[in-house]
Amino acid sequence: MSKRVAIIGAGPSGLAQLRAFQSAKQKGAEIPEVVCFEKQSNWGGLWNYTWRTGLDEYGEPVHGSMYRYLWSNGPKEGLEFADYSFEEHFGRPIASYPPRSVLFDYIEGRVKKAGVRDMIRFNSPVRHVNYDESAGLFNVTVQDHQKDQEYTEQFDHVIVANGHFSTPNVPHFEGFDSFNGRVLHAHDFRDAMEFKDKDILIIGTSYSAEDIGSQCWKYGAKTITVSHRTGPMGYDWPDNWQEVPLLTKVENNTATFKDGTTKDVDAIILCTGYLHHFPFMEESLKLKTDNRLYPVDLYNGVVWQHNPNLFYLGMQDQWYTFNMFDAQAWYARDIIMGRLDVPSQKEMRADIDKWREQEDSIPDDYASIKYQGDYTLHLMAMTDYPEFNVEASNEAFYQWKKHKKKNIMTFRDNGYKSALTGTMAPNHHTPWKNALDDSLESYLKT
Ligand code: FAD
Ligand code: NA7
Repeated sequence: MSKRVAIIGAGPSGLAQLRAFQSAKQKGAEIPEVVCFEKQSNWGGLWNYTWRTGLDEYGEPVHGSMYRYLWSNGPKEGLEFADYSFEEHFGRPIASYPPRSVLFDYIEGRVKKAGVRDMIRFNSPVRHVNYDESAGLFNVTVQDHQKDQEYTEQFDHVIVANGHFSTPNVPHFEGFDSFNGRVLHAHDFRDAMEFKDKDILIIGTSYSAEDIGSQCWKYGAKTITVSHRTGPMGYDWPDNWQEVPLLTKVENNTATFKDGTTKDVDAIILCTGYLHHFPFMEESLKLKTDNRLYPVDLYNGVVWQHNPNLFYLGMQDQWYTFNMFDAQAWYARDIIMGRLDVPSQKEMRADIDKWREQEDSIPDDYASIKYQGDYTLHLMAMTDYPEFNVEASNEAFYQWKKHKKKNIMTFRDNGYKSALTGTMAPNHHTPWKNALDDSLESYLKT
């Protein structure tokens, strides 16, 4: 097979694509030449922690949005790779909410075993992608930071897997210019210890707000005030935590909210989400979407409707992550390898519209989880990605939701059943709120 395939990014999605091709090769298939371009010096995407914020050593925007002491915000039973269980990797069952370093180790374990590292060109941000209609090929322009050289190569297919939780959405509020404290976005948050004994204000009510607030609480912030645009999170928060309406202005250190109440704060953390950002894609190839379960223009959530030689992985808002990325990668692989066909533009559009209409009528989070589970199952059914019990993974998510509702500061002390092995996860040796050491060694201690 003389085709060439470019993958942009070696995070969980890009690595899923490498593993998908390697798995076909392992089974005796002839695979295309695959080149993965990764901007950072190592794989793992967001799970590859960096202390850096702002620009990196080459002047590139820092990709990392993860912070120290981050533990999985959902149960690992919802994301387990169907071809590589946690038990296989760690040699025994482990608890359900691993810290970042443990999940990084797991992600890395599978791709080390697959031996795909030499397909990745590190320190190589993709600068530009365009499509040459006459040749039927993509021109991919890349910066090689080690050689300090830019070059362009041609590919039959491009798979965009650069993630969408890296370019911050940063709204402005009156008085920020003269606020006597630090204003930062969640993307630049690294260490909760910085906010010990401080009064902090968080804007936003989704995962980042909940988790960064919880981190700050755990590591000793004095008070946490969370300001919402739509509605409060509504958990039974600790005593030094309050939920307030949207911030209207800041004067010196005093924040004023929509209901007229005020609070003096030392720092403001904008947990206001991220932008899908593809500055390197030519306009006609660029995905433009907000953060939702079924982005527009992607057939089966993956194939660029306007040019089915182009694919985007992992661009959905995410309940499911690693196993959904796998299902997508196996599907993209089989289209590229000619095992699956894509229908006409019209049929693709009709199918996309159908999924989006269904998404628009989802009544609650439980149905939303099921929707993404069904989507993952739909992709899996088309390829040889190992079957796993999606309903059991949905169930882990449902229980997680209930445990959060019951107690937002103890939900990580629960365990769930693996959808692969059926094994019940043991409880972690220390309740999350007392476990200050997030290292792999500490987590795996029995
Ligand atoms: P990413 O992990 O973002 O990887 C993208 C890769 O592309 C990076 O390595 C980047 O360097 C590279 N790249 C970017 N631009 C270029 C370019 N121009 N050229 C070449 N390479 C490029 N998910 C969970 O399942 N559980 C969690 O607990 C969880 N916690 C999270 C916490 C935070 C703070 C955030 C931000 C996300 C969290 N997620 C979590 C979701 C996360 O999106 C996924 O787990 C996963 O990392 C997505 O993988 P990805 O490969 O699609 O993107
Ligand atoms: P999300 O899930 O996209 O949530 C963004 C939040 O920011 C959400 O609560 C929004 O409120 C709020 N938001 C956005 N813009 C504004 C403005 N202008 N003013 C006030 N509030 C605003 O992003 P997260 O960072 O929490 O999570 C992303 C991933 O990181 C997630 O998958 C996790 O795994 C970790 P809204 O509800 O729209 O009113």
